[in-house]
Amino acid sequence: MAIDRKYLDLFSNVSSRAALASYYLVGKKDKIGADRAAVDAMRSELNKIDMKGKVVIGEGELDFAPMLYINEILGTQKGPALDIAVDPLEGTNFAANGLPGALSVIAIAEKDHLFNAPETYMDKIASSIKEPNVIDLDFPLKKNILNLADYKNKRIEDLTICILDRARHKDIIDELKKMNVKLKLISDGDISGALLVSNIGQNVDMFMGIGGGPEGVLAASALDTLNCNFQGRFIFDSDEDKNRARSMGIKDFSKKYELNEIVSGDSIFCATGITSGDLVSGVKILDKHYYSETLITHKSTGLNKIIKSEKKI
Ligand code: VTB
Repeated sequence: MAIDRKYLDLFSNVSSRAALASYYLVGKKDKIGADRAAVDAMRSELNKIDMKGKVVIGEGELDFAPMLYINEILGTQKGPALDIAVDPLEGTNFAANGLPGALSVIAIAEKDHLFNAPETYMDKIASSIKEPNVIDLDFPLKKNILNLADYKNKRIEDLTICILDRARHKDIIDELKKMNVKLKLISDGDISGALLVSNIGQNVDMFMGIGGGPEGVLAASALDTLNCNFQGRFIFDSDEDKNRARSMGIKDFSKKYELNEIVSGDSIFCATGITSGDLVSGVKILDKHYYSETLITHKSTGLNKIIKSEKKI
């Protein structure tokens, strides 16, 4: 069943309020404080909404996260049953150091339609090409690049590939450099990185590499409405990871997940800027009001836009 449009305002208010709460701690060298402020605000706003909400991606498991933990029940318990994925502060380093790109992010789907992702790494690939067998997580890098250039009718040297700047990506980055593609190396924030492949993005042709699994699911839920493609494969390094995955119902540890296995049915995604970045501008305060920008997508209505809002503090 479609999620009513009235929830767009309600959920964008949630990410906007969380962004404001975190904004007060921007540049204070306090990752934990900035995250806690966003978590508190997000949770308290979510609890005001008429829904039977359940956290499927949150701050961790109950033993480690007192708030917005996986399986936490949220909302007034009147209204539709919804799955909720949150990243109240995506880019804790950005916020703590007063740098661009900190976001407050939430995704909502119909009950049982959003993947319950373990807190492990995920190998990801995203592009605006929906057609199968053009870009694939299992293709060698060179094949993906050649296909991308061919499909987009671009020269290889004009392609831009976004990837987290990490030692684990050294071989990929070296090969991309050899192929003379343009790199967009991000220090953090791979939800935003993945979304840059869409039309609201910044001329990024492909996003790839290993980042957080939960961030992968959040990005996928927006890419679904943005008419883009995404594939991901979790990386389970330890027995502990594997046991946790088993308890979440994952049987095949090397499975490649397609976008429609990560999110299906109707969904809403909201990402509000805390500090200005590639996607949206950050919070600004003037007198007793604050201004924020939120990227909102809504699958059933095809809505995808950046809304600016002015709210009382
Ligand atoms: C990414 C990115 C996050 O973690 O998922 C990344 O989106 C992956 O982890 O903003 P490592 O830092 O261990 O590489 C962040 O950078 C921080 O949570």
